[in-house]
Amino acid sequence: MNDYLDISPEVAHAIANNLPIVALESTIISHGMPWPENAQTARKVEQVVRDNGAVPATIAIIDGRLKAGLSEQEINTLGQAGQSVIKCSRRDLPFVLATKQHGATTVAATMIIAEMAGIKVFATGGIGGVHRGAQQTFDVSADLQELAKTNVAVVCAGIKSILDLALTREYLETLGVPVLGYQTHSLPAFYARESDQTVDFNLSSAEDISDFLKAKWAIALDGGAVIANPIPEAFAMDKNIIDGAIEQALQEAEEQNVSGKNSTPFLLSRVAELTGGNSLASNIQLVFNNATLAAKIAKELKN
Ligand code: PSU
Ligand code: MN
Repeated sequence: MNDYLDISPEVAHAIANNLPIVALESTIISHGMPWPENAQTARKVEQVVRDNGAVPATIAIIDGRLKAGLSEQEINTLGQAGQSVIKCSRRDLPFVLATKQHGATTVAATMIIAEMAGIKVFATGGIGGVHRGAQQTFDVSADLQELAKTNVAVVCAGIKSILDLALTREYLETLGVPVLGYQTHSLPAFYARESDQTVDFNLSSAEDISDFLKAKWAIALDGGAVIANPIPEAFAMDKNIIDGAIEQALQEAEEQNVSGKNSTPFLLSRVAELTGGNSLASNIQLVFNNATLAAKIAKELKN
């Protein structure tokens, strides 16, 4: 194991016994939801993974140590500190390790640490992507490059429409990253079950998704896959409400010159504020839904 990596007892036991494991990210805790719902959700999503027969490994950096598996106290620390925790993508990891700080890991950084620990499946809410207006700003999340090279499958509720869905699809195609729909032809748009974009392949079961991943990795096609799992119908949001909030958040970001790594957290928290508790409740439910599917895929990969 890597000198910088600590594995929790629960995760170490799972590795030693070849049990299915699901990685979970921590930027969603510190930057994706408000305290205390963020920490409550993080603990509950771990329980959802356990209830579905896999072992959760929440990933973050604590005092300059990479962690696969967090204690309840560590989750609370990240949740309470919120946006003051350093948001870490690939390029930020060495700084946070060398200066011995806490770090919240994005999809990209979580994939890197999951791979180090030998974890193949990861559940989250939404991934980063190509931002609207990227033709001018060049704002493309490092999550996409990571998906091109690191062998971890990411279960998400599709792509939040703070991003340009069509450009994100094109970018992933160029990088050779497959976008799998779980029981859907349409690319889910996080709060909405459908968008005007399609997925590459519609697969109907965790077993089919596992067979796809086994084939990909067996022929040494490096990189992950996006597994897009639509939000449960009961929690999907009214398109007009969510679109209105997103338009307003994008406009405010432009007026306030928000850019770089601050862009996604700014947009996420403004959309949450503008839609009140509704979007938060939906966000929490879709994460549980993704954790359930991820646990099933992780189990199938062990068969
Ligand atoms: N999209 C969401 N919720 C999130 C994120 C994205 O709907 O919490 C977080 C994830 O951690 C993702 C990161 O990896 O934002 C992307 O940030 P950036 O665009 O700066 O790469
Ligand atoms: Mn960006």
